[in-house]
Amino acid sequence: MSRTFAMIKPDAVQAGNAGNIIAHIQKAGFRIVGMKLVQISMKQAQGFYEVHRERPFYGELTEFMSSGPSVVLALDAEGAVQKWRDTIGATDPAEAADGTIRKLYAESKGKNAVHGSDADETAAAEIAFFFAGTELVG
Ligand code: 3AN
Repeated sequence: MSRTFAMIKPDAVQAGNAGNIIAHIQKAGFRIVGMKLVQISMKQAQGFYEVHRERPFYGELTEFMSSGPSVVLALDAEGAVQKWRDTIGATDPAEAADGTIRKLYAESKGKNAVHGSDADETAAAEIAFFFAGTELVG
């Protein structure tokens, strides 16, 4: 078993798709070990996306991510990081495979419904960014 970090972004929460996405996560075979609704501050968004600071979309991205509530989750599965990336699909919904969460719910490359960690180390850091150890079930 390994663990990844997932986020249902403000566009999907605002559109009322959080419940469908949580159902999708469970049907795909993940075990939810942490979950909460948060509204991240601009400062937190800037910290979370620090690696993208030099990208042209950094301002737009951090503004969007702090614009409304998100659902943050810690998910367990065999090969959780890759499995979750396969479940969400490509960053650009126009390129996302049929049946993926982004194909179903994302509007654009920026407002793309969900986030997924890109490696085990990133997953651990992102989970620690949002969850206290006591907020994860055993
Ligand atoms: P992924 O979320 O699939 O790992 P990354 O790491 O390339 O994709 O990008 C991080 C986030 O930055 C994406 N989830 C998306 O919201 C945003 N992003 C990426 N490319 C663009 C873009 N061209 N315009 C606006 N936002 C973007």
